[in-house]
Formats: sequence, structure tokens, C-alpha cells
Amino acid sequence: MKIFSVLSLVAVVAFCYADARRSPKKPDFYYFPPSPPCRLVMMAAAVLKVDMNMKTIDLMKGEQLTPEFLKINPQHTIPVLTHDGLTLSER
Ligand SMILES: N[C@@H](CCC(=O)N[C@@H](CS)C(=O)NCC(=O)O)C(=O)O
Repeated sequence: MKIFSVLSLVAVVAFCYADARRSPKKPDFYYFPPSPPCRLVMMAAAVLKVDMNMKTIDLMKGEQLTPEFLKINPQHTIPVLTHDGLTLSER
């Protein structure tokens, strides 16, 4: 299940790559640098040259529990990718 979830995020990075030709908007990527699932998505984005708005959520400071982030992902986990009204997080 976890691998599938991460792969779904990677697939959306690929989708954003393809969509970038139509939409000038960059996806927002909520992440914490040491997080392994975040790093996988970042590697996919780097390979595909997807430019993302990088938004750090510092887990050490509990930023995943702020009301602002809980609106984005009530399950308070990263990685989260949002693009053109689509919000994708791992389940
Ligand atoms: N749901 C992901 C894992 C996501 C996850 O647990 N992320 C961690 C960081 S690697 C997180 O956000 N933890 C913060 C929390 O649970 O409050 C999976 O199944 O692989």
C-alpha cells in the first residue's frame, strides 16, 4: 500500500510535467527534506524536470499539525502535492 501511494504521487509529478505545457502554474509540494517518501517524489520531479513550489513542513516543529496544514491534509502527513485544484496525499 505504501509503495502504491508513493507511486501515485510520482505519477502525478509526471502528470504535472505533461500538463505544464498547457498550465503555467507550478505544483505546490509540501515536504520535509529528511523524509524518504518526499525524497522519492523530489527525485522523480528532478528527473522529469518538474519545477515545484517547495513548501517545507518542519515535522520537528510540529508544523504538520497547524490548522493551515490540516486543511490541506487532515491526516497530517507529507508528502503532499497540489496542482490546479488537485490535492494528493498518501493514504
Ligand atoms: N503515508 C505514507 C507515509 C507518510 C508519512 O508517514 N510521512 C511522515 C514523514 S516520512 C509524516 O508526515 N509524519 C508526520 C505525522 O504523521 O504526523 C506512506 O504510507 O508511506
